[in-house]
Amino acid sequence: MISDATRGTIGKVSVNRLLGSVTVAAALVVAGCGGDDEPEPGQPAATETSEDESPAESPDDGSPENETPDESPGSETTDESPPSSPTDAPAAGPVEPTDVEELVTDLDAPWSIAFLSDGEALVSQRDEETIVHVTESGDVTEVGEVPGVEGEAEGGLLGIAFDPNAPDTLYVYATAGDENQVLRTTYDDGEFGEFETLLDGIPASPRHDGGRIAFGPDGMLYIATGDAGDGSNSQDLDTLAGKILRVTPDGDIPDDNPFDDSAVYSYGHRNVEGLAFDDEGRLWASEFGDSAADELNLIEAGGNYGWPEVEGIPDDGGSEDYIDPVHEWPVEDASPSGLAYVDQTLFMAALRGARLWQIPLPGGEAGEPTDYLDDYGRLRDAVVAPDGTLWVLTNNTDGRTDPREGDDRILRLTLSDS
Ligand SMILES: [Ca+2]
Repeated sequence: MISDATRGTIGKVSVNRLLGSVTVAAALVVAGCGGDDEPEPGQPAATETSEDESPAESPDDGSPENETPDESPGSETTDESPPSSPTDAPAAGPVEPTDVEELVTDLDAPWSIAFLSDGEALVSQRDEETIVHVTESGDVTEVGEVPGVEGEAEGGLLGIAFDPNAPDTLYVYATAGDENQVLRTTYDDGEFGEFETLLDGIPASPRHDGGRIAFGPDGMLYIATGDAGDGSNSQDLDTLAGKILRVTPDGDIPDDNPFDDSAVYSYGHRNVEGLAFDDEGRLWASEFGDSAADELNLIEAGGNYGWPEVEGIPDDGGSEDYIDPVHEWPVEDASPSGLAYVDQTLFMAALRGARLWQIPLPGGEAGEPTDYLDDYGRLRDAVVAPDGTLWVLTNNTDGRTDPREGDDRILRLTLSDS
């Protein structure tokens, strides 16, 4: 039962403890958690192989998903600023985590955080199919179950997001048997209204369900999906699998989408579980690779990101027919889920990599990533709170590794100029 989860405060941990070199972190991962994306023994190394979410020792499952933007009300992104319009004031950042506090313990496979404007939050739990309310002091109360959720392995109750322009309206991405759906409901004083289905027909599978949803500065809802275990879906514009989708808050197709009468915004994705908009209104997405490379992509309308023809950045220097990632990681170092943006900085939660990646974006250009938080196991989501702290979800109860005492947790990180 989540409702009585206790708040476990470990106090502030020193910066030195937070900072971990890539080398050290990688060693810990190998010794400890194993990689989520390891190919299964006896399996061919192609599409089926890697699971992005599963630890090396677990039998199946691929890579998970993507996430919500951390575009909740109160986040840095302003709804009014059109893409590519610079702000007048000098931008703050880049930033890095300097302190960590253990805010909540004993969650069950938590997947997504959506902040209310008052700084409190809702958190989805994938397998229990419930959403809990979390106060700024870490008190947890169950709000309720999302009806009709039926998923296995990487499916279930996934991303949640509030509409910044209608802050009492909550959007939910969930598996309902053989398809994933986007649902909408109201949230008022601790209670949900009726749930309505806005978008359905997104192919579902035990592997690669995407699941992160986020509102953009244009007021549209962006939805990250996975290839549902079949890479050919990603290049097929007639299916919603392996795509980033863009719909209106009512679930309709915007007139200015790149393909006529289609919710598809970009394609050629394997499994996207992280979405974040920067100050210029640009959309960034984290994506699980198969066995070669996980990706951080800068998303363009109508863009083809290459899967399954290309994974990561080609050795010979770049794709002619596909958009290459801005950065890539070995899958054992990342297997990325949630993505957050604040102050010229991206934060990417890594499952198999079991750490938090910080990617500085000074002047909008991606710099060299640095890793943090290598002591907490798998990380599922990272979201910027209205007060400027970064909340991070651990994910050691999702069936891919052995949970520790108190898993799963919400960690609250203080950010400072780096
Ligand atoms: Ca790609």
